[in-house]
Amino acid sequence: MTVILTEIKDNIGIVRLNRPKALNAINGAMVSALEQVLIEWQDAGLSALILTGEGRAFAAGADISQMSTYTAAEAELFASRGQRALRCLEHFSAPTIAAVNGFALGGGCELAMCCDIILAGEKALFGQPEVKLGVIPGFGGTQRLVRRVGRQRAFELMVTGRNVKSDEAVAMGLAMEKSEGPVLDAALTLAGRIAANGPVAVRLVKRTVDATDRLDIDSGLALEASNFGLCFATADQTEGMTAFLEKRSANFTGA
Ligand code: CO8
Repeated sequence: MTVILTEIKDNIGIVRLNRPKALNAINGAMVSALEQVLIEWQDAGLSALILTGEGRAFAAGADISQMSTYTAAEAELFASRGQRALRCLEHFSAPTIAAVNGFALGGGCELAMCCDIILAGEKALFGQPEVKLGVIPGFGGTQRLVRRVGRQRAFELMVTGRNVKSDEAVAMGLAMEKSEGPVLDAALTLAGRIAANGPVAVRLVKRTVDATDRLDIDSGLALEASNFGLCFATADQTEGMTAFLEKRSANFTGA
């Protein structure tokens, strides 16, 4: 069975985690397949990337049956491999959207947090329940949950292992919003709105915003000014501003 399904629709990449009987539990094969498609698509010029799950889960965590007999060395290796794949997602060239259709627990929540935007379906359930299994998050949860929702709330979630529904996830800033209808449809609509804009500018927004994790405010502002200048070397800037002045829609080429 193919552990992930991929398709490109209207220049939007869609990745579906595909182990529905195991609630899309993330095993080694899924980590490798995910990393491979992200590397393959990194330079494909996609407008956006959507990640979702088949069936009733986004992903219910790393595969417990695979992990249960790991030695310490094997567990560290699996965590490192997973972190490397998730880093590819975090640094993906185009905006990324997690369309969380159901359980996003443990590694599933960590996977969603590597996306720029998390949309929560009505049945989405988020959590880092690792302590209930006697382990800690290993795919970046201790670092990214703190950055998403603040240290206090992240800490509480990780030491209690409690799960949160869509409304609470939105209220704490873990998810951006709850979708009324099917979450994949909402993600496609959002991706379409992104795709209508200047592709180079969209990528530069992502690259500049990503830098906030590692730069102080002065260095971040200098990078912003530099990337703002870079936009003026693109045909899209000329087209975007000319179209505005001519009161018509812009026809961006990504050049
Ligand atoms: N791993 C393996 N199989 C799973 C997992 C999982 N994480 N989650 C669900 N499944 C399987 C079940 O075993 C079951 O299989 P089967 O039908 O063969 O018995 C099937 O999916 C359906 O599950 P349930 O019958 O349990 O469905 P329910 O609706 O009753 O419950 C839950 C759904 C609440 C999601 C429940 O399945 C559950 O609690 N799952 C585990 C959630 C969890 O603890 N996740 C965290 C895992 S640890 C982790 O992610 C660490 C990440 C970092 C790894 C670092 C590497 C070392």
